[in-house]
Amino acid sequence: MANQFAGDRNSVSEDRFGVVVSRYNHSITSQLLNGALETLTAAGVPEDHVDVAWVPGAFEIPLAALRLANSRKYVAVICLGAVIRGETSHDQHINRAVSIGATQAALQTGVPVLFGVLTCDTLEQAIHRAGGNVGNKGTESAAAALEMASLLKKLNT
Ligand code: INI
Repeated sequence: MANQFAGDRNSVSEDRFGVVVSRYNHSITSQLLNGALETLTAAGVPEDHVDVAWVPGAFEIPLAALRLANSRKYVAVICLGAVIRGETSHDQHINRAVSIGATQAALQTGVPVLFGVLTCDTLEQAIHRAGGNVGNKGTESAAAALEMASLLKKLNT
């Protein structure tokens, strides 16, 4: 039988997590942050083991995420933001830059960088995904961060 590896939620009390969150659409991103922090705390991560870096908008997330990942202090970096479509293609440029930038930060450093950025057509869609009836992207990203951190530890040993 093949060896199988998967992340679990054990032994996180020594781990530190970085969070990058954008102020743009703050009413949404603050809910994403609450979801992420609650999920980490519920998993046993001490509150003072989570560092939160605020950036102006989603476009600024990748640089801060790369800086945190490069510091080697964190087992994962969670990126949170909310991009909502406007009248122009501005949102598409932001979405592409953030998704590529977050991926690059992860692959350059070997540290999981989670994509908890909502990319919505309307504010209503964002509300539904920030603790409303379609879940909370911050919660989901924090759960993925816990799982990836655990998996990478197993793959290292
Ligand atoms: N930033 C967001 O996080 N969400 C948005 O919906 C958004 N829109 O629509 O413009 C947004 N713009 C700001 C952008 O992220 C940068 O902060 C800005 O362009 C300066 O670099």
